[in-house]
Amino acid sequence: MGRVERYIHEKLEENKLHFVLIDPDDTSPEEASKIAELCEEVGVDAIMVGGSIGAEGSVLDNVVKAIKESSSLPVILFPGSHGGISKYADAIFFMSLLNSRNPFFITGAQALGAFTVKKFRLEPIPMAYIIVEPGETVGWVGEAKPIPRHKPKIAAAYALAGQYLGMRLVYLEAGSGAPEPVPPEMVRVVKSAIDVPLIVGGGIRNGNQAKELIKAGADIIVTGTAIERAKSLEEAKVRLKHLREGIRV
Ligand code: 1GP
Repeated sequence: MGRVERYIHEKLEENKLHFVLIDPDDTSPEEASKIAELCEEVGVDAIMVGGSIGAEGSVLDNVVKAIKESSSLPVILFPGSHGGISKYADAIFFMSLLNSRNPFFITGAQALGAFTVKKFRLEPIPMAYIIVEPGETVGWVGEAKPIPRHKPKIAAAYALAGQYLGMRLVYLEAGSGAPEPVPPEMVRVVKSAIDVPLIVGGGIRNGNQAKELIKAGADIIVTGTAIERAKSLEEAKVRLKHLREGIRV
């Protein structure tokens, strides 16, 4: 287990965690730097960087560099494919979209990116990525067969399969900008099936939603849009604090 994964586990012994996702295609390096500074100030636990469209090359590198310069939080890549790798990050969620219909998103992109991860000495953290309805852009791009919202057992079966395949985190994803988060009942059923930490993201806008998901069994809450859409840093700060109150129950 590498440094960032150990950090996650150590923190989870004390509290549930909040990761903020920054999409380099929608966020300039200057904005990313201010958001990261704010995240550190209010007690966010890590920054994830990635996106389904355009989050690669110098656009990605410049955002990761800006975050590293302005905060000491771990930066974990959240790649849409092998294009989403930056040597400036600390770690990468080495993820497989288990319910994709296209093997490219299950093992293909991973094979194309593996040697780059090694060359850059990035810490790979193996993760099962499962897309739940509606799935939004990542569901469409990733050619997912999204898990129906009222079928928690299907999600749990994928999650347990991921764990048995050796993945050390499970991520339930409703898709960035989803109108509603993953249903709490699905989180509860998945959590009761697995032993590895459970990450939940997509459509989480406020502390009340986060609290409900934490109560259902989420270990780590991911938010992106809630902060991206804030009209000012002040508003972002209020939202982050409210989310934190919901997560640190
Ligand atoms: C997307 O789960 C993340 O991959 C975050 O979603 O942008 O809706 O917070 P939101």
